[in-house]
Amino acid sequence: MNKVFITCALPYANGPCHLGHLRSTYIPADIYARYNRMKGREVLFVCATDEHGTPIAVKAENEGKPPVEIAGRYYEMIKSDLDACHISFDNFSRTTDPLHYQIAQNFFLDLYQKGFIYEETIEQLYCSECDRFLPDRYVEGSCPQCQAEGARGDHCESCGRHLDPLELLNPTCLICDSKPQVRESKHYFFKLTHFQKQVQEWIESNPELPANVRNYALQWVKEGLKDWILTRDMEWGIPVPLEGAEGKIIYVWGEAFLGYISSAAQWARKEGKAWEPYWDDGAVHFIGKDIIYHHSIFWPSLLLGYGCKLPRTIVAGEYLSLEGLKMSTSKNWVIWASEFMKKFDYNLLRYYLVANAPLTRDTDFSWDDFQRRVNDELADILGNFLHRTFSFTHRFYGGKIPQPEKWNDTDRALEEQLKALPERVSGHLDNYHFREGLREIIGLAKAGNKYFNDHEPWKTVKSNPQEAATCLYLCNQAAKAMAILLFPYLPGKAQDIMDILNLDGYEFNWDDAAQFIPAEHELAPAKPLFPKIDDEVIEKEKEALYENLEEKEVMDLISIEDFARMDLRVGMITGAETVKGSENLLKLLVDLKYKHIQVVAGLAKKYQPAELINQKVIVLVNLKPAKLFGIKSEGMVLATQDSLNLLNPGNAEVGEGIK
Ligand code: B3M
Ligand code: ZN
Repeated sequence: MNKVFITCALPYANGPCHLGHLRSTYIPADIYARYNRMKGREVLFVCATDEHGTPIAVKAENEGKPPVEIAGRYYEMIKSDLDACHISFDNFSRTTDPLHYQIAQNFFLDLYQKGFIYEETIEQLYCSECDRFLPDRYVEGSCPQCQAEGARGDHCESCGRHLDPLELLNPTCLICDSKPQVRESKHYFFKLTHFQKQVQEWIESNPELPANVRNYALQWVKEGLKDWILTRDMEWGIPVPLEGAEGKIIYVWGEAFLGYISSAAQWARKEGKAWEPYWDDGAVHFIGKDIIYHHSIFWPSLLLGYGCKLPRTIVAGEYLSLEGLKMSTSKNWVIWASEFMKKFDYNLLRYYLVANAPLTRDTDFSWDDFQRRVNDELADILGNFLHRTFSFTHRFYGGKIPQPEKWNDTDRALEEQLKALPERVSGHLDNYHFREGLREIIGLAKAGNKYFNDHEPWKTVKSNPQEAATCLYLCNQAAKAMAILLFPYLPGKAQDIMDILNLDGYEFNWDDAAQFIPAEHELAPAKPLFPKIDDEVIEKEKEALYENLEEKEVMDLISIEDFARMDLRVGMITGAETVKGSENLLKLLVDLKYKHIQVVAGLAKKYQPAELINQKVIVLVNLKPAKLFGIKSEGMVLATQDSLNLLNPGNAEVGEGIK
């Protein structure tokens, strides 16, 4: 493989970028792209704004503007956010580009002609108040799979499943809040079921798929795929290119993927080159974990139908919370990329978001932790090593790298670590382990500081000049290795280090990292590279952020009285049976000592009815009764949301209250 096609999930053009986007998708993808270029591979790194879909249509409606105008505004914003973070796309286009329309319509037509898309009249939610069909995010309700509230017509954030609006429990129209009716409409379906086996095989046999992607994807494929509705009754979108399909558009997820291709095709036109060889050598998609389903199931199936090569892998970044709370743009509990980078160097952000946690784990941004990592790791470890190396070289050797005179074991040990480093970091980057690669580089700075301390060149420069010379020779070589290997992570700082090393016209090349600079080479003047961040600066940011929290009550704080309104009690399950037609629900009979209640609970995925009998559980008993699958439910049995562990009251008595 010498070419690589790298993409980032196309950001919806309905809001600017925040730190969560940068962390999960854009920074890792950019590191990977830069790294591959440095390895001498030909990289095509593309993205675009995703400008269709109901959120943009809803926003346009709210603002009384044409959707394309809204999208254009956010295209500019997003582009400037990504530029500010130095995401080095070869092309960044828009899905409203005519070339994209053409490619997406041809793709649709091709699948239709091959028989992978068929027509069917189906029932749809229709709002008679608004006089229109309610696709996707025009409707909200509870998730039929995990019961979470606030699920949107097409997707449940809580369990990550793709949904159909008709499946929603208690649906309401997002525009007018009324209860929709069901009406018939003709639509086009993609035969997803046809690809079930092939997709499963691809997932199981692809050793490059990271575990988080593989596990989610396999779980969903094994649950069984359903054919996928590929059109909508809406104005905003790419028209279905068939006769008799007037007023229908291709579903945004049915065309957005083609943005990867149309952006590459646009690049190819501009450059007078072909994009296809890049795709054929292997495509790597960087995405956020909320769209694993789409990329691991829909996209490969569409590609199989079309008859083209499947991506090499999909790298999915997990979520970023903010100061311990879920980010929320609507509640302004968020840090916008542009705001952040107005105040702080983008290199610091890239460092922090990578160093903070592996990409495959949820993690948190906190201002204190950001300050701590910048001050302790960048300033005290990396910055300190570079600064003492360069300033010492200037002070005692006239700015020239000294000639090494003799080597002892500790010199050889550092030299070995340094020489082995490019390959060690490569090993991590080739496997998308961005954080581990970065830690290796910081590890060299740590070792360098210890080496410097142990050799005490400030003393030996007089008492044992040969030892000091070797020490400074090696430290300068380590600085060079760090600069080169840091380039994918912190491109600006890497360049600054190279400028001090005074290697004119140097192009960052991975395999050069451990090549030594000859002695007597003269450095440029040193300058501080990683200043510390003062406490006041962080305090100011925290104050500004937390002000939002108080004013807008983003935490949804509840009072002690609110809590006290919940009547939680210890109950004993005395009856349990499955619910016909549901894979999730069990009908339970719960003894509360003073009465029995019936509860329909989403526990069937984990428990057999028999194993629940005589289990003590915690029950919310004063919940408004509801009907699930036509069965009355009078309370809620408490369990963890995803792992379904029942909360255990220990040896408490049945009927006892919980406070
Ligand atoms: N526009 C953004 C998202 O769901 C969506 C990605 C499309 S990638 C083809 O995160
Ligand atoms: Zn309505």
